[in-house]
Amino acid sequence: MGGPLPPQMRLGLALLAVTLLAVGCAPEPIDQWPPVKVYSVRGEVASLPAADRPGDWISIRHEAIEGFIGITGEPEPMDAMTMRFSVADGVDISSLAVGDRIAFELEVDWSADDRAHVIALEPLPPDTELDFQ
Ligand SMILES: [Cu+2]
Repeated sequence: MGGPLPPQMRLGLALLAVTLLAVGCAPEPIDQWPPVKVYSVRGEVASLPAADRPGDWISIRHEAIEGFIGITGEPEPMDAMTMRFSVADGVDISSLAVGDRIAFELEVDWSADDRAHVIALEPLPPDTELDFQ
């Protein structure tokens, strides 16, 4: 009774104290919010820039995105819908046609003006079944 605490216990208490201090006092680190997330999505090309007016965008009818994170950082599953996205440098959309099925990586950065853009894209077989429920 009243003897010195075993070293493991002292370490444990020290860690607990540090943790409580961190939780209680530290502001949320600014670089952890808003989240930047990349989603793997499938869809069908809905429209493309006209040949005489090329642009870095693509409109895609996409499947639901189950794990989507909204601007608040909370899960906000996105239903299937048609959306227009910008296309990152280096992603070639020149060989795509309306109706093509594609798999793409969608990067969402809530802190950017251009919040959602396609950073990678690959064609799927034409008979790929997509679910737009
Ligand atoms: Cu959408």
